[in-house]
Amino acid sequence: MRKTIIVSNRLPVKISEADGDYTLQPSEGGLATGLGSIYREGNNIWIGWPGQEITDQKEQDKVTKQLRKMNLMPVFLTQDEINNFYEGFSNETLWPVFHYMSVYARYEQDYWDAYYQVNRKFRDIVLKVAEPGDIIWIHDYQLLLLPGMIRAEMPERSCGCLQHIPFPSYELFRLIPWRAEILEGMLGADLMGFHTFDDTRHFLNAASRILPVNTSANIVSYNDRAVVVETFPMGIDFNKYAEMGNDPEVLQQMQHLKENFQQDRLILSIDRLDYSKGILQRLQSFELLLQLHPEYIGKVVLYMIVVPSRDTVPQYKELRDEIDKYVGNINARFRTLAWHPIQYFYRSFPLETLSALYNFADICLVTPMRDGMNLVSKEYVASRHNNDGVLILSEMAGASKELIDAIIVNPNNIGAITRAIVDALNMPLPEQTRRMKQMRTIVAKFNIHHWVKLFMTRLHEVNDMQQNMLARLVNQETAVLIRQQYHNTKKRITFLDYDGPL
Ligand code: GDG
Repeated sequence: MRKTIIVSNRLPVKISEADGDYTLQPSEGGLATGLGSIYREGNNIWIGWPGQEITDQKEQDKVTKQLRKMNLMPVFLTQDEINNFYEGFSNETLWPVFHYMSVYARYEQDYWDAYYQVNRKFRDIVLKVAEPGDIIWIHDYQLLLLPGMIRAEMPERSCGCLQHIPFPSYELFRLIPWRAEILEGMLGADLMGFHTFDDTRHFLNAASRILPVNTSANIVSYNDRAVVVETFPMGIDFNKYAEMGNDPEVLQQMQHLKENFQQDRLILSIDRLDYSKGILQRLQSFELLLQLHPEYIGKVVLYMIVVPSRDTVPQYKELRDEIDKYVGNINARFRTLAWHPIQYFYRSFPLETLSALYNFADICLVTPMRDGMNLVSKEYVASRHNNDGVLILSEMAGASKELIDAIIVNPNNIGAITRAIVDALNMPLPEQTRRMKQMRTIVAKFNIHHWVKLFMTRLHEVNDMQQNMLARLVNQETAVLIRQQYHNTKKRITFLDYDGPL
């Protein structure tokens, strides 16, 4: 039976080990929720790294068996591969360049070699399970070579690929020494998707300038194949966030927040630790608020959650130290006996805590320097079932293209962020409601299930289109043959056709 194969760097599962036994817990991430309706069905499958180094063959077999029951298939990575492929090329080369922070990028041959090898490792697992008629959907920047590698082995297979982070302008992208190989890899897909129209345009531009391809509108003609490049802005599970406000655990946590922050206005900030998220700039704008508007001292609290991430990479460690210092400095300067300006947490929290904060916070401050989409902004909007609260959103987040009723700011403009906070604190309730209602309509409609359906439907349409084109396109070999026969023959009839009447 025809099946769908999802491939991503990480499997949608958290794995923990105690006394030689492995516990697998499904992850609650947005992608896992959205694709849950696909990979759990029938003989569909999700391929990826289980998130832990397991080298012993017996242990690998044990985990594989457990995962197979959940329609998951592991790709085991060694510590060396994790260092060079994941932390190296993915996070120290592609991530900074794709987020316009090329000064942080390292272009190491060892990183590239590992990236290539690990993409091949993924390919080998895909080849093991893929059968004629299967559909393959590959996710994100860690696996950009995989579509091309699969195409080389299984030219007929239907393959879609979606990148979750920005695609930079040509001038940035061409800094990468292996830029052509990366593009060739991506063009192995039949349908290549991005979160925003700008990312799509940047990709088309880079492809046409770096490779010998023809692009017409959003179609790239490459190796006698048409690759469709389109925009698919990712949504969230709207109902889940909208309904969580009634969960008893969430209500209890909101009660705690009410007791702790009584008269305070709360500004919420949630990110993974990352230099692309603009955390330091956010702190500067909050500091400026307290300097320029002392009337808010004792009245406004910045509740800041930074989720640990990649802190073995030097820039991330430095960033964490700088945040620690900055927060300490602001708290030491402005605190009173009864009030702390910043409540800072460097850890992750259960979803119920996040939901309580989304429901409770007066303002959600999301100011990344670059972000493919940014789901936190959408989760805040979905949680506001009373249609109040204000979202301040960076124009550099993909979500800003949809959430146009947020207060949109340039994250480099510290003064503008401070002004936006003042505006948000003083926004009359009717205006909050008007803006929030508009945003909620969009987040509700373009939810994660809609997104998955749209991508899959489009992939089928693209495959049909390619089939139709096969009947018309003459490939190189056939063209040579036709030319030879034309020259060798003595009698020739020329048929001229326009738009199919003959
Ligand atoms: C990448 C792209 C794109 C955060 N803290 C906790 C927690 N979270 C959850 C949020 C949200 C997710 O993590 C973060 O998603 P973002 O989209 O904001 O950012 P990235 O992690 O950088 O994601 C991004 C995304 O991929 C999807 O395509 O939007 O641009 O960079 O869902 O709720 N979850 C829990 N505890 C926490 O403390 N449980």
